[in-house]
Amino acid sequence: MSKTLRLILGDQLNSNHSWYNNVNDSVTYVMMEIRSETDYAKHHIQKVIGIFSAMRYFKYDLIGNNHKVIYIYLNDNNNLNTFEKNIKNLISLHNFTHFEYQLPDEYRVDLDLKNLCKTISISNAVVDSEHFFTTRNELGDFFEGKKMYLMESFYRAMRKKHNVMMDGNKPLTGQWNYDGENREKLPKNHKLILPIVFNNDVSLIYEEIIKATIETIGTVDANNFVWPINRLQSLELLDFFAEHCLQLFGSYQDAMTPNEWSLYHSRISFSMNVKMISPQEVIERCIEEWRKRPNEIEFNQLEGFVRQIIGWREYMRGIYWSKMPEFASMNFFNNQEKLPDWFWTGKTKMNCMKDAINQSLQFAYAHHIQRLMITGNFALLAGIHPDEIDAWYLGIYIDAFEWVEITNTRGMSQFADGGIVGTKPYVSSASYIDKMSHYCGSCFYKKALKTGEKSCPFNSLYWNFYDRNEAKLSKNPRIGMMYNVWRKMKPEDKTAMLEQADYYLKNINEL
Ligand code: FAD
Ligand code: DLZ
Ligand code: SF4
Repeated sequence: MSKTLRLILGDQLNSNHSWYNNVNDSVTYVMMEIRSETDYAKHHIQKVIGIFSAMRYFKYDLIGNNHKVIYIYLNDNNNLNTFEKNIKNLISLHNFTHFEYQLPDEYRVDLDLKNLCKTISISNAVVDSEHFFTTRNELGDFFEGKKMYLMESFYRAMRKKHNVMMDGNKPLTGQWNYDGENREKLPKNHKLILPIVFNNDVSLIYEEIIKATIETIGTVDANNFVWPINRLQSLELLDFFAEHCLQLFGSYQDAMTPNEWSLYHSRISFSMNVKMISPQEVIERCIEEWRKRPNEIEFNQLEGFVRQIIGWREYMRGIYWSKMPEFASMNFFNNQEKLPDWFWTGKTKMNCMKDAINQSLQFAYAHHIQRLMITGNFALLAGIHPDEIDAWYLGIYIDAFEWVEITNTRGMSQFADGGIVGTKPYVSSASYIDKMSHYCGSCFYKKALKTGEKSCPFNSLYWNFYDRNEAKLSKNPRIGMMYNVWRKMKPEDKTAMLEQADYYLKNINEL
């Protein structure tokens, strides 16, 4: 009799996958909590808990639907702690005759599973994960022969192909992109909505992780775990976003304010990345809400959100599969410095950095502009090695999986790819941070000062960055004007600023 073993990875919790359309007695699913996955990065404790909890829920669902499941727990005696060893062991224990898996999202795991298939004697097959709008190679094919990858043209093609907010061949409303109308600062006394959280009791899993002595970062309230851990909670989070946040999403997507960890962001990335919900469901729910309340939700808010999902998210996936494995070692600026210690503790006098890091340690989350223009901006200005920065981003966020982490970090944020993802480095001095946030007023450092012990580090580091990378950047048409400003500065001012930057870089752990 034929016996099939099907592997489900921790980020493949897609209950709508066609695998589950039929119950078949000859098919057994396997899920495993293993050290190769808990230890390839130093993950945030909430990320490990979130994934294990969601995996366990998924297992209950499968069993409830009469599927056969083997679930290998973290501390099981028979857990051999890699996909390869566990699968080989199961094949020989249960005499499976066929093995199947879904396309993994990570290059490393993809290689491991391909290699595994070469070394088992039974037949095997790989199927799509049925989650994304695009296939792995679709973006590479789309830009074939083009000198540059442009997110905007990809986004428009996606809207057309999937008929999202279209009127025939034209964008509904006549305009593709409303970015210009978004990006406002939060008004001073603006009353923010309280984010919905899920008070999940995950204390059992937490204790198991502690017992296994997995090294993690950050903190957790294991009796009140805030993240969704199953499909129902993910749908609830999506409803909350559509009903309460979508109407201001675009306006305040780049805004920042102290002690508010998510503003009008959806926090849906974890649910989507582990596939508890699909990107299609997410955008359809938001479009439906806009159709219900067109007078309350302006189109620019909706468009800004949909662009993140069918634009940026799919674009990053496409870049990943067209540029790996080379992408993972790119270092355009040849940056070599170590990440300051306070990235792991939040103990810095810089208000903006302190807030972004502390909330990341507390919630395993920071919104996009904090990742890009606070922590990422600082790391690039300080010349930190991209490997160090990747390790931090891959560990600290609950939504961090390499395909979307490395393209954002090494690509968009650090420009280590020399301009594949973006056309210029995202760096700024204090003026941008002050324009978009309420951090500077209460900071130890002074946003207007460029030199002196209270000068904001972002100011001198900003010019130091341009100065040291002149040979690589001055010909970039989107940056050339910064060099005109730099060249026109008085030589003594330039020297003072470079000396200040030098001092800060040498004493980076004291900032
Ligand atoms: P919202 O602001 O509500 O946006 C909605 C959704 O759009 C997100 O859930 C996400 O799926 C998608 N999205 C938005 N921006 C991007 C983007 N640049 N790339 C891909 N998808 C996007 N996102 C991850 O999912 N995992 C990561 O590991 C990750 N690392 C990042 C590292 C850096 C340095 C930067 C600058 C960005 C990173 N992002 C990452 C992208 C983005 O910051 C997060 O997707 C977003 O903050 C998640 O929160 P949210 O669900 O509230 O997003
Ligand atoms: C991130 C993660 C962690 C921490 N643990 C597990 C695990 O124990 N078992 C598992 O199947 N998956 C885990 N994951 C997610 C995988 O790392 C992810 O499936 C691969 O990176 C492919 O994207
Ligand atoms: Fe950040 Fe500088 Fe503003 Fe302080 S003054 S909050 S360090 S930008």
